[in-house]
Amino acid sequence: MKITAKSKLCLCLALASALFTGHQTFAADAAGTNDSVAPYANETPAQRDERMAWWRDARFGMFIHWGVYSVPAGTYHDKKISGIGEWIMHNAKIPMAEYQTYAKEFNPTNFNAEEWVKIAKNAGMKYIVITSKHHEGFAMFDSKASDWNIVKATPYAHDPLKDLAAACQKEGMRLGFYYSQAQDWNNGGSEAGGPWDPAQKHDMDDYIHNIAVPQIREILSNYGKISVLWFDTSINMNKERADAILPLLKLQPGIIYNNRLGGGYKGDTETPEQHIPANGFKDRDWETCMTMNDTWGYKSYDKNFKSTETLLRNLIDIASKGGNYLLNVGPDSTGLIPDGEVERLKEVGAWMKVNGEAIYGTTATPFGAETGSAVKQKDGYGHEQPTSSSWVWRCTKKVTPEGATLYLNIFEWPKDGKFVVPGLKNKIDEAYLLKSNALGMHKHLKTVNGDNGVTISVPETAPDKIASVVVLKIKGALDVQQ
Ligand code: JFZ
Repeated sequence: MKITAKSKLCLCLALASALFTGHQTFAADAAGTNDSVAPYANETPAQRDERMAWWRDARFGMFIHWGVYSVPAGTYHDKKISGIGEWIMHNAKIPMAEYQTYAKEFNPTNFNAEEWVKIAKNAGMKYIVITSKHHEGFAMFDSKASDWNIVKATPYAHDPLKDLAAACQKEGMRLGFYYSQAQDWNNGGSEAGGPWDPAQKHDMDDYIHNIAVPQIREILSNYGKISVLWFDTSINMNKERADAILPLLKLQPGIIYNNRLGGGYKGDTETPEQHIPANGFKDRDWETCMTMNDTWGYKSYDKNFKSTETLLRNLIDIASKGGNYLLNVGPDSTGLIPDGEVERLKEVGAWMKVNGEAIYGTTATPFGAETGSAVKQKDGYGHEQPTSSSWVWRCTKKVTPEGATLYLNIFEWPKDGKFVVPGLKNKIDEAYLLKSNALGMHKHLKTVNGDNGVTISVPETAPDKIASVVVLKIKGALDVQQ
């Protein structure tokens, strides 16, 4: 299913115009905060490193978009509605009263939290971020602030986030919540591009104080340890409204929040969406969020899934630039994750089981040249984004005071049995295939230093068709001259 140019334009114009209208944003100070309201306003770099450590090690997480929108699943009045599935109420301009009737069909009896967490865990994912409330305003949890929630408004009459939190706790999976703090099409929040139903009368401050603040308090108080709060589309947010929300983060010491709150707050992480920035972000933690097909929320007819090769190489590319990959699944209204997504996650997990050491706890490449020049490529919204032009290999690394380990993730295996690492000047203490090492067959590879860098003699056949990892162990400080 392709997002049409018209729907992309409508979404982007609506978002772009609404994201920056209304109240001015405040120039954030160097630390990215405005004043002591920000939970980490006085954090030292060492304290920040400690707080971010698990997230930087994780490198790979599962995004879950699940809500009432999974009931229409992309179709309204027998018409396929273009655009991302969770925006169907907006894109089809569905009146509130009519949209709310979908909740009576939302009965996810196939939902099994343990199963979802195991799918994520077996894929090699280390954290889950699930929509607790998306722009439709429907709380996927038991909320006292609005009856438009899964316990009060559906035949399911149960809180799935309780089950998910318990399953994450049991499986050692970190849990985060996405919360649409500004857009809320049913509880009087903002609407990208403005309201479409006369019933959508809203007072933004009333919405912030009577819906957003109490609900964020609920999701940060009632589900155990919450490690991430993922804000989204800061339409009509200003510093005053953001300051009403930020103190709530103190309910979860150490919680990580993203750059989408609004009010001039940079948060902890950049959030490039549906694309991988060509060079990552210097001195900022960042996370590319991406769909496997063309929609975040379930659409029954969107089978346009990216290949496992693309997904895996994206993960490696992102890690080689020092970022995290938040890869999305969109469960259907019965509580099942689409087969196309489950299958791909199993295949990614099989690679991660053998090669995860080349991703977890690694930092960005010391080279960079391997990504080639930045070329403009369209993201999932039709935006042109600078992305890498070369996909032959990527490097991830681990550095300690004693030395460095380089992981050469090779996509295109050399035909002549020689792989050259340009600009590397160090003597190589040890070189081997990660896969053979993982299988207990440690096979030392011959390396030769030369003017052009280090040449490694590799077997004729690549150990893996998508990405094969050669490990280089180096004593002392890395010496790269490019
Ligand atoms: C936002 C949401 O609107 C979307 O439904 C999904 O949850 C995604 C992860 O986040 O998507 C956006 C946000 C900003 C833009 C486009 C889509 N934008 O600025 O063009």
